[in-house]
Amino acid sequence: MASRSHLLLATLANMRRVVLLILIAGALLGGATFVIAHDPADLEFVPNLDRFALTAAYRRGGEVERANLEAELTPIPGADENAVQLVRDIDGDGDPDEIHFHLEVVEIQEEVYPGEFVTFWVFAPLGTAMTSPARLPSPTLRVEEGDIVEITLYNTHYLPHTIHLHGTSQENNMDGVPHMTNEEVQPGHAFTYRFVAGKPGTFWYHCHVQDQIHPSMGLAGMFIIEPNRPNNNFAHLVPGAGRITSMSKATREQYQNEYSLVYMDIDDHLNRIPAAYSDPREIEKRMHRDYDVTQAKSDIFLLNGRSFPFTLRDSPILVKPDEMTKLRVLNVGPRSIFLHTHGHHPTLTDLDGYPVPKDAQITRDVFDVGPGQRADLALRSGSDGYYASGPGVWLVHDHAQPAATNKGINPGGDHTAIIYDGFLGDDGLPKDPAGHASHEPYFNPDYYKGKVPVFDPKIFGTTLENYEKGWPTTPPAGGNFDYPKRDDNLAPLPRLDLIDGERHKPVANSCQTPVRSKQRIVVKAGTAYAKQGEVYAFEPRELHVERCAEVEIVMENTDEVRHDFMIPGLNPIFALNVVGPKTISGSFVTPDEDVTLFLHCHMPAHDKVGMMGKLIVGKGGPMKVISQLALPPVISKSYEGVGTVVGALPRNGRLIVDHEEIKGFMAAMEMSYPVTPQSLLNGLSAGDKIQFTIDGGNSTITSIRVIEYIK
Ligand SMILES: [Cu+2]
Repeated sequence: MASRSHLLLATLANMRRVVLLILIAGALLGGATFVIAHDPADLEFVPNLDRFALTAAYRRGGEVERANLEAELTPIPGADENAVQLVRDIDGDGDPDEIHFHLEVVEIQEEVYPGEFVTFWVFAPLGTAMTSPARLPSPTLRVEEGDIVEITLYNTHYLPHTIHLHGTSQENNMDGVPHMTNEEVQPGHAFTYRFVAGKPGTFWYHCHVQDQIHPSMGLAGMFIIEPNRPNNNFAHLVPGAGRITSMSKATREQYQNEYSLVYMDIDDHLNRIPAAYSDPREIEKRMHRDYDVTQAKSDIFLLNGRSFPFTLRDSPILVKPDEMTKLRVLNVGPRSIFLHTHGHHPTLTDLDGYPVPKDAQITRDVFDVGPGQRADLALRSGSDGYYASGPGVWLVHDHAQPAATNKGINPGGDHTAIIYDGFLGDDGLPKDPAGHASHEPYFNPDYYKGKVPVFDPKIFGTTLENYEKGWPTTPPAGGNFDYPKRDDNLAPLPRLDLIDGERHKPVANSCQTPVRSKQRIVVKAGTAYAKQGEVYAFEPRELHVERCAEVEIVMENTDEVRHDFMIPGLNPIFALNVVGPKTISGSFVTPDEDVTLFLHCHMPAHDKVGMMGKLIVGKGGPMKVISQLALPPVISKSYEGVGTVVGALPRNGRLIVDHEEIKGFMAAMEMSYPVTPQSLLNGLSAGDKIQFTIDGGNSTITSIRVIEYIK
């Protein structure tokens, strides 16, 4: 029995704290059976994941319940294990009724279509020391009717923000409207929004600070309240939006599939401002006083944070014949969308989270959804010739013409497709009647720069090389005239991922011989130490250390948010990560050479607004740091790495890998890298041991070989 208890403890330690709490609550209420007394052989079946062996819902439920519980308890790649806390089962019905989300604000850059890198701000689940699961749109949050919901907003950004829950019912002082119900949450501060989830439906949340700008920067996500059912387990936080695989009980009663579709159109001149300037005062002035949203014109049209062709890969609507699919549509953008489903006539079931009465439920092929509105659609698939026209690949798009483009170039925008079973290729792209390779030209960044003719030059009797030769020199009929032209004068912005890659390259190794001295340095971190034009800072900013010394850093984080003290050039990398106000410490060994290393807070954009410094070893040396506003050098050289998969993120084409030192490229660390082609991510699971090739020029993983699959 002693060894069994020991095993049990080990298992519990691996579980999210929550299940333990649910179990204890259940045991106290006398409801759930505490199964410690059971041998695994007593179970009706032997679960393949022993951490679920203790839960009543897992044991009593069917395959779907178990899969949903698994989804609920699966760690979110890149997020802190406490980013979503399922606190307790109050009514003893087998699912948690108190949900606590922990969100921070992260500045990210997303490649929205080939070659177009756009800066966004998003709410993201609390991240870990090395990575963040931040992506566009902000995560889809899901709770159950009657749940006690807490959302703690850690403002890790350099401007004030709030969270406004749109459409749900909450007390006036939880409405998140600055200067009316809640003060803004200042940089470095945290605030917890509390409310009880009311009637079920599709809602959303967004920042209400400077609300002509902040939601359009990405601070918006879907908020779903699910009807109450017993043993209603599902993933409470879905990164980004798109397919919801762990459907709630009530949705499963009527539907086979469920999707959250977040539409958002942006003017990329706005999103350019925080990437083009670094002083937060200047960013404030240009975004909130110079930039006139009343003269803005959307030029990039996003579905779930991407534009075509990436939407095809990231947000396909996958169906089988004779299924019902629930589409939850949210429009975050400043103009109405007109959603057209080719070959299909969905039925409108809910508007703004409230059910449409049965005899008013209209069936159409174009649904208009205004800014801020939600529409829930029931999509029938099959071949009845009335609601559905049969298997294949059917375009789904906003029928407003500009939305069919990427800055005026078609095909682009929020195009996606209803893709029937059997019509999806291994590369994640649809196999349509036009031929599987027909999408290939659109993965070429030059196409969206307007450098490639949209039709085959052959039809004009010419070639690509000769395309602009021999055109008539006569003036146009009727004289010169003007028409709206693409603004293609904008030079590319520095890419944050490349700057990050460059900054984290190893510069010096820790001393390999026994240390010759010991030192202890207290570093304060927070908004309190910022100087003019800064938001966050360390104090002191210059750390003087001996060569080959063991240095203990005591970081006093005086803010209410996370700071990550990191010396990225040191091999092995040294990092301290803590949500404040709190003090932590850790030690590293300095190199045995006179060198100056860059140190920074690893939280995105914190170094940009002041949180950086120098580690001066011995007499020091020249420090090489790539500026946030400079284009990093392009060195195309491949490196080989070995590591363990932390998470494969097919939706944003990235891999989080905990890798060993990659000689000449990167110290041992957990890091997120883009992956090309994205199909390399297929079949990878957290825990797999891999070997990979990474292109040092663009920090992109170009090949992956699995050494050992996790069992
Ligand atoms: Cu920081």
